[in-house]
Amino acid sequence: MPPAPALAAALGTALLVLLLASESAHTVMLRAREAAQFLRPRQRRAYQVFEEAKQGHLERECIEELCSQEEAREVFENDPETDYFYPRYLDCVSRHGPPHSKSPAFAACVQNLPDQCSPNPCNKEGTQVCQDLMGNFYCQCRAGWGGRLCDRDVNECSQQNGGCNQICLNKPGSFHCACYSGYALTVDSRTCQDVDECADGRACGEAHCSNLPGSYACLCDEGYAFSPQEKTCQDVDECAEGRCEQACVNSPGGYTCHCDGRGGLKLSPDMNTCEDILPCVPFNVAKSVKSLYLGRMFSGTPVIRLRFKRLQPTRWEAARSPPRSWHIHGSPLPSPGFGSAWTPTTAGPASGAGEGVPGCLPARVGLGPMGPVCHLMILMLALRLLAEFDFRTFDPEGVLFFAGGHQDSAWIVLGLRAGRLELQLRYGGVGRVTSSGPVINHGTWQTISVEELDRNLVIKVNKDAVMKIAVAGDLFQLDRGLYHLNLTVGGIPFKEKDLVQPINPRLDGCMRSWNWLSGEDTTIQETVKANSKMQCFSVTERGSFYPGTGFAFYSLDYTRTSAAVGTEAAWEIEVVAWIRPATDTGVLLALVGGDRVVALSVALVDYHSTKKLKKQLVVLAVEGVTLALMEIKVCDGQEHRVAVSVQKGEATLEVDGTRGQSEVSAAGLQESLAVLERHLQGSVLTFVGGLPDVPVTSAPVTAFYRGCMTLEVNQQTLDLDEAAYKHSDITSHSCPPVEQASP
Ligand SMILES: [Ca+2]
Ligand SMILES: [Ca+2]
Ligand SMILES: [Ca+2]
Ligand SMILES: [Ca+2]
Repeated sequence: MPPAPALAAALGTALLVLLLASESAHTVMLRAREAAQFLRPRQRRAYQVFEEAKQGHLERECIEELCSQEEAREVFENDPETDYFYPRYLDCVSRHGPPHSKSPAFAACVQNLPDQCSPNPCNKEGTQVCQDLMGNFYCQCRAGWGGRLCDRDVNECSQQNGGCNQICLNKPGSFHCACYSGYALTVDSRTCQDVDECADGRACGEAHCSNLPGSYACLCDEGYAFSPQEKTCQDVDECAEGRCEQACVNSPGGYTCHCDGRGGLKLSPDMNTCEDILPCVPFNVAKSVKSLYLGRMFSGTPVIRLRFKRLQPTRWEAARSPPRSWHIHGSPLPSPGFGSAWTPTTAGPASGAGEGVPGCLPARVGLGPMGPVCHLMILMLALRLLAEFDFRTFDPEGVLFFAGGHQDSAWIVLGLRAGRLELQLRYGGVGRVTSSGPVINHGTWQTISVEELDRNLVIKVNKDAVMKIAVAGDLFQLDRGLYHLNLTVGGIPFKEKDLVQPINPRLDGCMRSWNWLSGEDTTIQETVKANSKMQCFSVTERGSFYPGTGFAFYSLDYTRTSAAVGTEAAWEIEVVAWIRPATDTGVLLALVGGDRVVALSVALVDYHSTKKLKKQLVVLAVEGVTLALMEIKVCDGQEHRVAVSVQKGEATLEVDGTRGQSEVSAAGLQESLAVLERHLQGSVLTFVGGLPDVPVTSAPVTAFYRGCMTLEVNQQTLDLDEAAYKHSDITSHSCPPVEQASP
């Protein structure tokens, strides 16, 4: 027991200790959390007082002296603490010696025993305070920590995502909320809100910025793509992406595909692939097998050559009885009468040029190659010239036939000039020209005859004599006992400049029911029957027919120099085209420079190239640039008037009186017109109905025109027979009608 004075001195304190001890005993029974709440600063001070008192008691009872368990019980005044203390106390004794040895290590060993918070058993990081209890301790955890030793992290994210709006990140002792990319935490540290990246004007550079939940987009106009490095909108090179089936031209913000127009292809509705150009208006192109078409040879050479022979120079009014037998090439003819045989030619059997026409052998006359010509030798009994046939044309000028020997002997040429018949003749070295009768190029059939009668040539139209010309001489030429007569149809056997009065021999006309020198003529009929190109359309109308296989071209001058205009050469291109198209794609007219550059083109096209829309249009373009366009009902079978006027400062396109819309800016127009003017100062050819072999990208359309067309250029109607070149399939002055739908 402690000495009395010490007890008395400590009495006040001890009383307090007792009071607090009972309070403390109650405390130990509280649950940990409540205990933590219980420990208010005031109580803690009281507890410390109690602890100090207990230390003093322990010092006296168990450190200065060896204490029994009973004495230790008095120090602690409770069993749990005593039971905790005493075995450990004995352990200190055995390790450091008894109290009287005054070992400091012993004192320290014992002094630490009652305080279970020394050394601190709690996890330091997670513990707010360690609370010593009776033989026990309590680790009061910091928020975010749990477990007896406050060494276990509370995973706040496991419950309702820690209250986080998007991402909850657990970490030892705490957690925090985070957001997905493009979102930012708001001030509550829980909620995520979209970041408006566009608020920063530089986010997309020159592109349009569009804010999106969680992100943003930099938008460029169609045909452009955003480049994140430069923050600019850059043209998409669609050609590099292989969008077009055939040719491709890239342009800023767009591209155009081109198809082989000359090969009969156009863009299909997807604007990338190609498809066949098919007629949308059917034309009645039926041919009449019993007709002979005179306009087939653009060279102007005859389509038929006949050679007649007879034994005696019998005058037409004299002989009436035929010779008893004929011997040609040593072979007797089966019977006296009319007969025929194909002459051999020096060129030998047909090889290509004959186009496989039976009986038509290739021949060469004059300049350039000729197509198949029926070179027929006919033995005849006729005694005089008689040529009779039905004829139909819209052509004002050309040659119907030639009859005679050769250029320097006697001959006659029946032609057409300004729509009237014209007879040129040469007898005895003297040439004459006679023209008379009605205008006959009105497209209807009429019967024409030329007959030798009483040393006169009588020409009749529909049985009415329109000319009667006295002639002195014989058209037949004597050669080795036989009298010969050459007859050529649709052309002359020499150059047109050697005519009495030059004439353009090309005649778009049709013959039928012909009768040459009173002979039955089945051979020519057979030949024509076998070759549809020698036949005429059954029905024709005025105009020129472009079958979609070729073009014609002219050398026209569009510049004019006059004093009124001044020193600067003016130029003007006025084109009026009356068209009745069969297809929706094709070149009407184009100016092509010597370098195969398409300086200007007027064409039908079935799509809007920039809007990529299928639409039937007429386009006016300079090189590849469309200046103006206008819609046209191309497949209605009606005739439409397309008018183009281009001159310094302006370019207009009109369809059926309605002006088309401009497709370029004022500056762009001036630029294009300057380009065109440079072309016109060089050499350009005027192509009609198609383009030569130019790159498919050199004009909006490269396809051949198909259908009827009549063209007027700078107030002059273009006569295709006057062209520098014309594809033979184009008929210069006739056009088949639109086929009537069958009922
Ligand atoms: Ca945590
Ligand atoms: Ca955003
Ligand atoms: Ca492009
Ligand atoms: Ca003509």
